[in-house]
Amino acid sequence: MSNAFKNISKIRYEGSASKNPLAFKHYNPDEIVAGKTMRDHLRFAVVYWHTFRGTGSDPFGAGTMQRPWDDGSNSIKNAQNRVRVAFEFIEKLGAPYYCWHDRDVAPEGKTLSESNKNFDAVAKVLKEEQQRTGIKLLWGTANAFSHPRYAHGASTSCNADVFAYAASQVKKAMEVTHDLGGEGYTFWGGREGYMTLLNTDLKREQEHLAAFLHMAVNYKKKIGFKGQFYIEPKPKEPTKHQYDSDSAACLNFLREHDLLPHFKLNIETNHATLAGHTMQHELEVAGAANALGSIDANTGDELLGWDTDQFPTNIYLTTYTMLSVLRYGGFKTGGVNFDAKVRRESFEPIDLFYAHIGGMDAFARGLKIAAAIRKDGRLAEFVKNRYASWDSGIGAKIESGKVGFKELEAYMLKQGEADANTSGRQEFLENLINEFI
Ligand code: XUL
Ligand code: CO
Repeated sequence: MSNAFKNISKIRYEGSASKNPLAFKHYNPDEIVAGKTMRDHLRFAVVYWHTFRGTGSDPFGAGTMQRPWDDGSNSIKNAQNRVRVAFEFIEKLGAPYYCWHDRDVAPEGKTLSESNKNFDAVAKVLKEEQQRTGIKLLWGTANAFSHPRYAHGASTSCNADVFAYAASQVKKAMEVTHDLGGEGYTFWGGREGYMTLLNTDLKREQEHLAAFLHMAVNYKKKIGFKGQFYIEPKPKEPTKHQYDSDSAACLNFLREHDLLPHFKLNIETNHATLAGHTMQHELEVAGAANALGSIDANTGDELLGWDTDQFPTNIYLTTYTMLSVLRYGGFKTGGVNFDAKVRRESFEPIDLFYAHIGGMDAFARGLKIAAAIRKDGRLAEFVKNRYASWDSGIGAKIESGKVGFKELEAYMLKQGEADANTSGRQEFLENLINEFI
């Protein structure tokens, strides 16, 4: 067992009056909110990539993170030791889940078989630590975007060999996810897009992406993996345009290629911002299509135009997020996965605790506020009444498909003018939300 955070004991719930920065003020895992424990509602997950592999480097400077347990080498021993540290952290934090990319947990080898061997050697320790702590894998994924071979994309590469390599990598990552009892598997198209259309056969690339996902669906059946597949929308970065750009584009792509029954969406806040949408919009589009699966919880910076992946602390954001999540029935296989990194300037190990505690408390508050708004009922009642004209008369006839243009014209010729509109009451509703915040 690791002892990297020896001065930090298990993070406890102390209530909103506590001034202890290493305690939860709102996340009380066993507390029942809207019929379920907070633990079961929120299903928090810690990401391996930012939290245990993030160095704090940026295009202008080197890494800053102090990680005394890490010898900085690419050895298996270092990777295995890092797993033990990660589980010490996740256990002390009290998050029930974690997520990884294959190459976060184990170093890439010189050949595919060497990489697979490395992965197995580290996955063995992941399994031991999962068994020791009861922490579970929310989802696994393959990093098919960092290595130079993926410069032109993975399944959308112009180079068929690269497609084959990516397929081999995803096959292995699915097997390890399955072996570790993962509850899902995510596809984020890191370079599945283009930098310029001048050199790109867009139609062919999208067909290759669809073929790749069909192969994954077939392989899932073959190995008996029952976890949920997710596709994670993001419009750009690293490419100028990614094919899985937002919820609507993903849903259209999945429908067009007969993949929709096999996938749900993993929606990330900062990706929504990059797409010019709110998180709420992305969640509602996914939820309306019965495809809201999981979320990557973070936030961007309104003044910075890239994927800053900051920890979420904004209560409006978490409230609106949880309102949508609850509206669509809550998380089933997914959860609140902190795809977020501490700032380059927050380089001490203890900052990892502050960041996660803050994010978990912000989501706990969002959950409690959203549940209170739903219990109060005025918001839902307002929306219901706003559409009252569809519940009877001509509205009900339109919705049931009983009338067409001809009947509607006859109806309106008789009536002469539409019934008066009612106010949208945006300000009234914003004030209503503020009653709860
Ligand atoms: C990148 C991103 C990824 C995915 C997993 O912006 O969000 O980390 O979540 O590949
Ligand atoms: Co993400």
